[in-house]
Amino acid sequence: MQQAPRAIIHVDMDAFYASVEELDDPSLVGKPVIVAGLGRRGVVSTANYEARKYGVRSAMATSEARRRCPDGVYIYPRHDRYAAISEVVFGVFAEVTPMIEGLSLDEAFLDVTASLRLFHSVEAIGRRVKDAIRERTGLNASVGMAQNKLLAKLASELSKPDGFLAIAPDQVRGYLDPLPVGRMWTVGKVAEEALHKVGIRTIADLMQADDWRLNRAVGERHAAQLRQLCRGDDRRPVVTDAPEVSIGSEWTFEYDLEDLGTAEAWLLRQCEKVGARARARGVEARTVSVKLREPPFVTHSRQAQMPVTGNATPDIYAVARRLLQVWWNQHPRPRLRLLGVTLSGFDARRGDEQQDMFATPATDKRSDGVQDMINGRFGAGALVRAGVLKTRGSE
Ligand code: TTP
Ligand code: MG
Repeated sequence: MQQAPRAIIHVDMDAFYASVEELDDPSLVGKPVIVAGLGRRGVVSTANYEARKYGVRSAMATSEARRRCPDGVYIYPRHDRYAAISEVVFGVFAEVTPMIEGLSLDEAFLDVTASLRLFHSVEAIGRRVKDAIRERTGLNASVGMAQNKLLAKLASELSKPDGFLAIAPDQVRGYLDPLPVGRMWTVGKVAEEALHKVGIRTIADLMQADDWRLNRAVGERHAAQLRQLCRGDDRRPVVTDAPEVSIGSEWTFEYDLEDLGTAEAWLLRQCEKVGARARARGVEARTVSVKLREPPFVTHSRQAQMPVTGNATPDIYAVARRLLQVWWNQHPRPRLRLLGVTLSGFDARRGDEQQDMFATPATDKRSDGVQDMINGRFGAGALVRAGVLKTRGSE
């Protein structure tokens, strides 16, 4: 079926956390700046472009970053500050369209098809967004414009930093063909290697490959999907009702928790709650954060990425538990007054066409589905995992 032409914008702030730090402390400008966990097992959240020259990257161990860039300025993340600036940025989006799909604090898709009449061209809208972000926050956003999400995101990535690029339909091949296949959405490490093995290295190679070669490499289903994507054909809608940028749940205890097993049981309970809310909204998260408050008021936040986006309780809990355990083991006398879990970095998954595009989930979700149904009918907490029962009575 032929789709009506759409105008999609992808906006992604440049080196977001690090740029906020430079904004607040101009003496950092020009220096390599790394925003990272600073403990022994700390991980890099992001590095400014100066630090990237040394090979420092997001998700790298801070110890490795220090080896590569010993003279860098290392800063502990200030999530509240980044969230406040993110609100200003999303306020700009709301001035050009109500159809906003936030992917993280610093990244969103906008469907501006209906706004074209008012603003004349997608470039005019993109320019307005970029300029307003710059004026109101002092930060640079990269802006990509095209007929769908795939190409709009590619446009912002290719033009970053301080990017501004529109890809018109007759330019699609010129941009896509030379790209390595690994850059294509849905091609992870395993698929990339399989494609290399049959001699497919670029998107142009993939376009020319015959069916049996492509099918042999990645299977028929993924092959068909890849052909479509490599044509630059992506029908995913901008999902505006992706509810919020994060889903969180936290609990303050009357008595401090002093034993890891009990803390884990509470954590599992929080994971069930946020997982159920994410599943009810049909969104999958990339990032899991835990909030830990030592009595009386020292609050810590730890976050990590899930191996693949998800909303299954066991997947969320696996990440959250590791974060809790690492924190717990680093403390000589760990005690908790408050414990919370937050999901963010959402990927909206709705509609049959869209579901078709995604690979097999990491965990069997049937048990979550049954649990959600029973809790929906009998009230949250009617059915909980066995580990959670430990929390009963200490509320
Ligand atoms: P990104 O947009 O992926 O990165 P960035 O904005 O720092 O840099 P770029 O110019 O390449 O867009 O992520 C946005 C913010 O999210 C980033 O500043 C820090 C945070 N983040 C993490 O905390 N952990 C991670 O693994 C990644 C990828 C990002
Ligand atoms: Mg960014």
